[in-house]
Amino acid sequence: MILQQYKVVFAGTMGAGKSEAIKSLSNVDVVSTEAMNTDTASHTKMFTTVGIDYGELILDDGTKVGLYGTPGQERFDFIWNTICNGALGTIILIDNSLANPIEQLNFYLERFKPVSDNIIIGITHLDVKSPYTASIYREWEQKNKDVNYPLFFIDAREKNDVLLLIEALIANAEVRFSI
Ligand SMILES: Nc1nc2c(ncn2[C@@H]2O[C@H](COP(=O)(O)OP(=O)(O)O)[C@@H](O)[C@H]2O)c(=O)[nH]1
Ligand SMILES: [Mg+2]
Repeated sequence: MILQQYKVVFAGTMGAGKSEAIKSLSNVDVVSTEAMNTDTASHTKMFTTVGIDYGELILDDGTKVGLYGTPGQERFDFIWNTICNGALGTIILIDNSLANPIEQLNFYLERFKPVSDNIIIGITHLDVKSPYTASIYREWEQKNKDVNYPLFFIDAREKNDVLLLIEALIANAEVRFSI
């Protein structure tokens, strides 16, 4: 048996649900900025200093998936490239209730495309009052036919929703890199 291990990165707007998504999926306690850190292990300290979340998911077939949440744009965005190193791909989460979700989506795609071309998009907070509905993303897809990244509407608090993104990312990687 080959023991598989993948690394998946969560990126996207502040408050989109990156930390929540990792918490929803993780089989271990999530190392997180929000958590009070009394652990003196150096990696834990580094993660909490720069704002990385870390969790682990074991899939049904035993594959271990390391889940890495990137810090927001406003701080330490230089670390995004480092986090993406060796990753299977990136899940970009965008909060639909922001004033400019499409602009944010374009920004994160442009920023992450060069580092990790296997990208899945998750639009969150569709249950929250907003001037925008799901149709703006369908229009965006129509206008950007060359982009072609799978896009899902999810709630980061729902484990099955987030699992769908992970499965799509792995399936995409299988097609792209024949893993
Ligand atoms: N209403 C709603 N809340 C969500 C959704 N996804 C995440 N949240 C909540 O949004 C808040 C911010 O999420 P968080 O994971 O801290 O965002 P991060 O900055 O991307 O790490 C948390 O309270 C989540 O529970 C969603 O689809 N709908
Ligand atoms: Mg967070």
